[in-house]
Amino acid sequence: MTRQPPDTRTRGIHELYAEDPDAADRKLWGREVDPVTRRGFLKRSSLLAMAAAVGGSIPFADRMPGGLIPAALAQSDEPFTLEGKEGLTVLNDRPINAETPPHLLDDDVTPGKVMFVRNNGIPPAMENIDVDAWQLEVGGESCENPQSFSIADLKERFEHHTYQLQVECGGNGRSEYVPSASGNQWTTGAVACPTFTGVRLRDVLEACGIKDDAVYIGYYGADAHASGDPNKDPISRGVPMEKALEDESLIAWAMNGEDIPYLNGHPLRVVCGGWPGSVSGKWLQRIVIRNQKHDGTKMGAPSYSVPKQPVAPGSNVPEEDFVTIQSMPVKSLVTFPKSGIDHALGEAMEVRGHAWAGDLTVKEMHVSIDFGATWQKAELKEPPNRLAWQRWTTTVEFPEPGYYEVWAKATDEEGRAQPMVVPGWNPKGYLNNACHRIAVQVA
Ligand SMILES: Nc1nc2c(c(=O)[nH]1)N[C@H]1C(S)=C(S)[C@@H](COP(=O)(O)O)O[C@H]1N2
Ligand SMILES: [Mo]
Repeated sequence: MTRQPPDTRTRGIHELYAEDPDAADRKLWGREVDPVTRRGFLKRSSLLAMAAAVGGSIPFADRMPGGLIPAALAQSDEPFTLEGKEGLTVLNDRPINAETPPHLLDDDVTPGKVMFVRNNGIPPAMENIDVDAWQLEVGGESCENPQSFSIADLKERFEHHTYQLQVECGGNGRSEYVPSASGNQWTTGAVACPTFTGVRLRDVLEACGIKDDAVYIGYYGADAHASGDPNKDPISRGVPMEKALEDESLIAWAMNGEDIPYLNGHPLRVVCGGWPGSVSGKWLQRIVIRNQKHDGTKMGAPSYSVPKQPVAPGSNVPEEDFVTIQSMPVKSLVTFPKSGIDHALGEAMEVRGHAWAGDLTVKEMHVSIDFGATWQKAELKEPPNRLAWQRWTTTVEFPEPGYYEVWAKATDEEGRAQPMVVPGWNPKGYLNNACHRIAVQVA
């Protein structure tokens, strides 16, 4: 995947806001925007108003990019309860989609109760999930010897493996694109990195015989299409053979040593870490080995696809100009402290989080307290295994009282860093890997 388009287009929007906020609003929203909303904040705010809104002076105000919405106002995490999930923000309840506030992702290994939920359809009724009767069928035109396995068969016939694997929805960060893209308005919380235990997808596929012409696998799950139509699949995606055959690609029955949570695919799911979460099929019932790119629901553009070349925001992109997303881009989160924290002047503040880079590793991690003008290097650990996120930690010191933001920027092993502003616009709002930032009040 080569995807770090220039940010000139988004910068253009900021410039337009700086020059003529009303014209910018009319262009983006087709109308003027209420100044009391977060969006409206962009245009009416003088430095004084901004300081009042964030609750203190802003020592590095002269370095703040024009049109920046302070993180203190841009973020909110209204709690909502979903059974078995604590503190997640529900974005949609039909189907259920819920994301994790960043401070709840501070554990090295993401606990099941805080793992985000992304459902395209209606999950199988909990009472209809019979683990002992569950069958996984393996077939497809490039399968030599189609077979069916119970979960007990899988456990008995194949070696067990445990890996910690990052799963991030391709649409994580979508809410920041302008003009807005349809779909769940994920902010930063459609990512998790629990451990998964199961058998290698490769071992199962090889036991069923992979024909020479095999190029792709596809999955089918037990969930129903949101319309209720039994002839439609909510989603049926897959990966090229090379990804399917990697050591870390699993058919998993356990997460963090326990049953996979119901909303995350119990009793069986595919996990292919580092790629859009949509390739990791939940409530897994069937795998097909294909002699062509899998053509299940949401395999075709524009689903989980981005334009081959950068496009102007709001463009109509013809289907043939899209490419399917594979490895996810470099990204990081600040998981401690929580955004909005008060901090005592003169005391060093510990800051930490995680960084990940799809199929690659993260090579360097930096933080800034002056809106990206200068950066300091953070400590960065090796991943516990390939495709797991990496812990980073550092301490920062503030020169005087006031409002600050801590920005975090990861750089992958090939030298690509996270952009400070939202990357290239795309019709479905995928792959936003802009730097995460938190608000800090120093007094
Ligand atoms: N059967 C099935 N598998 C699925 C989905 C789904 O709706 N149905 N959603 C996919 C998408 S888009 C993502 S991002 C991940 C989310 O995994 P999670 O809900 O366990 O966090 O599951 C993927 N697997
Ligand atoms: Mo997703």
